[in-house]
Amino acid sequence: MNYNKLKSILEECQEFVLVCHVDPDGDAIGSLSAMAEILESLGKKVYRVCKNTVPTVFSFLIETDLVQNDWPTDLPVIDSEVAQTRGAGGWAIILLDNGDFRRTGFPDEITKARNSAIPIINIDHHPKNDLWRIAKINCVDDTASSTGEMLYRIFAEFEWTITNSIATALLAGVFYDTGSFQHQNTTPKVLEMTGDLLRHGAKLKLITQKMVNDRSISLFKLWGIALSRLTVNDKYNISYSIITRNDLIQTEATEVEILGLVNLLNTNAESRLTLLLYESENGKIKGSLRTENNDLNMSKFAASLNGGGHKKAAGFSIQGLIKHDGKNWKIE
Ligand SMILES: [Mn+2]
Repeated sequence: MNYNKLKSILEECQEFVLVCHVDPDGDAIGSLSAMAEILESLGKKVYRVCKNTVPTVFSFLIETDLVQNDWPTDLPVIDSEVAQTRGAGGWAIILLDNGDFRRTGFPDEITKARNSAIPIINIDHHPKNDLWRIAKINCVDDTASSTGEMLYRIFAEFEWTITNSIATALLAGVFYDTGSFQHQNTTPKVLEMTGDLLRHGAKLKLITQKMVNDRSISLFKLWGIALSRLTVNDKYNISYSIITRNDLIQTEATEVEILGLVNLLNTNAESRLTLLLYESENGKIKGSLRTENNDLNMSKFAASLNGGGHKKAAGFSIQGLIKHDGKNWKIE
């Protein structure tokens, strides 16, 4: 990784548009929050951008009022020649935890910026993807547990001050993406970093409380429905469950609350992989895939349906409706 190039852009630019991915998770919001706070501490102007509203479960990590769902309109106009010289005094885009270009939620705006030679920095831990060609600087390591871990390494390299709120935001990303330190990406490095973040005042108890132990009744009702429908397909050794739009309406659960559900379903010992299908808005069906099996690759599975993710956890989105014909579930 080219830290020098990254450092010079971070030092020279005065304004940064930070973008995390759509349907943000704990790592996306934690990274957005940590990067924003550290840049502000260096006197920079920062726009916190996320296409979707910050889910309540992660709102303790960030000042939600400061997160904007639209592309900032008051960015300074920049001469492309000035931008060519590393955007001196200008602005830059920092993409956090995005996985791929579409996941940013702002492909048009980012393409436009790129065509005006605005520097784009991609900080991520997803496997190599289409953002690599777009970004000027790629800080990507798919062996890192999380984008939180990537940021931790960068901040440590630059010897930037990690406050307790930055430490909490970074640790929340690590905590989320390691499945509360249960997934295989919980390496010695991750635990050493966790120790260091705790020394910097990271509030692990708060993270656990907010992200694991603060469950709503509606969530339990939704889990009940999903658990009652859990089916193991013996032929393929796959377990799956279904959530319809109607289930979400009736239980008043939110889509974000589904994220933890697939992990719960995946704790069943009888199958090699778990699939949760749920009806999202606008006639879309989202699929969430999990495995604990080293021989399987969920990211490839999801990619065959235009989705993406990691080896052990991935997702996709298809057009359709889930119907029950009295006997079986069907996708129409
Ligand atoms: Mn992540």
